[in-house]
Amino acid sequence: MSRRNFVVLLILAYGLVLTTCSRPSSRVYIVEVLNEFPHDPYAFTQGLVYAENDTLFESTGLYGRSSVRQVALQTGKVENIHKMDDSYFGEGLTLLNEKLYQVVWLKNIGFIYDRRTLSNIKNFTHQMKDGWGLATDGKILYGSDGTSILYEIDPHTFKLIKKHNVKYNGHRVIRLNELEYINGEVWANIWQTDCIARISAKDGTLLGWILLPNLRKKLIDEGFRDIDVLNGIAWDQENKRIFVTGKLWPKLFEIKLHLVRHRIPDGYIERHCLNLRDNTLSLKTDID
Ligand SMILES: [Ca+2]
Repeated sequence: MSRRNFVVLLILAYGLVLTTCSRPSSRVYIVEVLNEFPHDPYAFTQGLVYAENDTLFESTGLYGRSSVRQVALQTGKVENIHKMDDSYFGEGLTLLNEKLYQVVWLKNIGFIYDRRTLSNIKNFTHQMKDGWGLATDGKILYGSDGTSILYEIDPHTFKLIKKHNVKYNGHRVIRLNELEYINGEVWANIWQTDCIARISAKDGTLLGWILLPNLRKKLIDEGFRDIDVLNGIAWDQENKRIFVTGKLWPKLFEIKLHLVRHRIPDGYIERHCLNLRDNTLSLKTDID
């Protein structure tokens, strides 16, 4: 099948059939699976980072099951694990200067680990409302807390540098979750959707959407009924590989993006990637 036919097929499969549509205000992508790798089906993935040599670091959540782990990409084998205290619910994770930084749910504290041993070497406090996602461009930390705010954080003082309110067509893009910095952009899983937002790291502009419903559907079709939502993005800068997985997913996918060149139906992104009713409610509490 030609690439054009492949893209057309996927567009039809997603219901992106053209009717009376308006031009999208940002780019939309669908994904092709290039490779599948095993992933611990008991890992409630909250943070995912690619290091090098087919090695990933992963943070998992749930009380009593939270951890930071080193994982072999090819086998999914957990090569090293730090089990967190039962009082913590692990969230976002990133790797900066040989140290792993992790935030936790419903608390303003975070943990720093030695990446070689996964030993906890220091704690920190941050100024986000909550701890959801973390990423880095190699200089600063980017953070999310479940609102529409993308935070820039100083990795030495953990003070807030700047914050961006991410919007799409005037709507706040709430539930920014797991993050990854990729070539000047911060990619964000939107919690409880099959969508990843591509956000300008410079000014918080929403640059595009990646639609990935085919991944969760594929797992369900294969009989994996107990999976949770898409979550976890990792980027191999050297080999330009993109990896994604989900909470309790038995697989991790290497994906390739395809730009949707057709117009998409009005309201498609709002329905599938945003929760407008909740978004309206959040206007009272979100930070401008
Ligand atoms: Ca990530």
